[in-house]
Amino acid sequence: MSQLIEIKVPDIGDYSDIPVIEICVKVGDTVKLDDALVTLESDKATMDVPSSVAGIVKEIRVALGDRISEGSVVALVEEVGAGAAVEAAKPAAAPAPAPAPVVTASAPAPAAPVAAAVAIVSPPAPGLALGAATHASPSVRLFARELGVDLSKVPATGPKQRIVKEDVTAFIKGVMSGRAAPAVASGGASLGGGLDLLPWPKVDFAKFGTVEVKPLSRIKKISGQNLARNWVMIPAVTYHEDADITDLEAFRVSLNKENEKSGEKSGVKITMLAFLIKACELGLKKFPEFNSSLDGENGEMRLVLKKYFHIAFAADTPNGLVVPVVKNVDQKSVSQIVVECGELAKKARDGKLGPADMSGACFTISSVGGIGGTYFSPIVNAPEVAILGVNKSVMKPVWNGKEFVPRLILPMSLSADHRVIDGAMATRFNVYVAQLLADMRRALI
Ligand code: CAO
Repeated sequence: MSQLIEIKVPDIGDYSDIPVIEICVKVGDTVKLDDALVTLESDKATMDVPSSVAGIVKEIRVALGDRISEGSVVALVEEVGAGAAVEAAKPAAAPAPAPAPVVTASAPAPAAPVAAAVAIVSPPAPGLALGAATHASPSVRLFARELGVDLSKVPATGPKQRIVKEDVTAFIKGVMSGRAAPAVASGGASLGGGLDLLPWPKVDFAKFGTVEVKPLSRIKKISGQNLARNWVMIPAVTYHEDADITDLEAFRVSLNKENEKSGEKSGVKITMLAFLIKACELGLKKFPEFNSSLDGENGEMRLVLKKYFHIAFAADTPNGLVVPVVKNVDQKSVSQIVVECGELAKKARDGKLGPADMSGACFTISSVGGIGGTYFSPIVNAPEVAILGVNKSVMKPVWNGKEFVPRLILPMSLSADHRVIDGAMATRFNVYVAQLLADMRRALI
């Protein structure tokens, strides 16, 4: 007879109140013994909570962002024999089994707290067979996929030859330092099969003067890994354009004055960022390749063209850079976008952005216009294919055919993945966005 088993967080040492960062299964999924049900992430490590039985997930008791500790129940799994589990998972399964009694069981301790982003990990143990059948939890598979690592090449150190996150991290370190064969990165740009990089220099800085060593923030650790992958794997080119925003800025200032005068408390302060988001949405519509992602393995890459318009913006916070996403910008007015950006930026500064706030982006805008600068090369935020950076607008003399006139010029820097977007298309996109910013009436045409 089948039984409902409560799967609890096992003994995880000194950790408590750890946030759930991933739910690896859904109700109705068939799981094997040791399959990860949820992933927790402390400031030092990530760890999977594995199922202690094989069966069918009947209930998930936690939500993303919940903070849980040893003994917290994460899910109810109906334990069934291996064959029966597969049968029961089919939609038209035999009549539902009688209600199963609930029994409790702690999952076995996870293989090991999996290495955090920059934790020091050992190199792969020598002698472990490469290319053995891969056994890894969904979260580890996702992690490997995001980094373009072929799991069949990663030596496993977990129980029952299970590949844990630490193995993937160690493998990448091995590749980067030349110790291990490179993974075939999906879409990766490698000449002759890999990056033949020198190991990271080891320097005793204290020999040269006083130093202070500080840990990187959690956000910096995670975003650093993403940035390094994107920098190495995406053949990106940056294209510059100047947008004449004299009239748009005058319009923005007059709107804000009107709002102030009317004393309407609900009046929002219109920002240049919201106009940029609108202009980019129209750019994505005119040049659909900008609203796409590469998908698949080397040689069999496909282009996924998106029919939705979610635009992310980089937000600077005391803990590092985060990238919240304004969803369905095509269905929102500039004022609505202003309000939403304000709410997301506040959440970002308060460290309260959830995974849903930061996922699903089609395109990113990185605005450092409030700070200064002239131009820069933003790093494409994979799996997106382009990102627009903007700096501070400044008055410049512009020749109008008869004389130099002062115009407010916004410097734009568009980085685009050359595998998808060639230089002509990138330049057309930039020119179009700049024309829109120069005269938003074009949006009506
Ligand atoms: N040119 C000139 N002035 C600009 C401008 C531009 N392109 N963009 C904004 N400003 C002005 C604003 O009008 C505002 O002026 P007032 O205070 O007089 O109204 C001031 O600069 C501050 O604006 P802001 O940057 O706080 O607000 P925003 O809506 O433009 O941007 C946000 C919001 C979240 C994008 C921004 O606060 C931020 O975090 N920017 C940094 C993003 C970043 O770090 N990118 C780099 C990523 S790659 O490492």
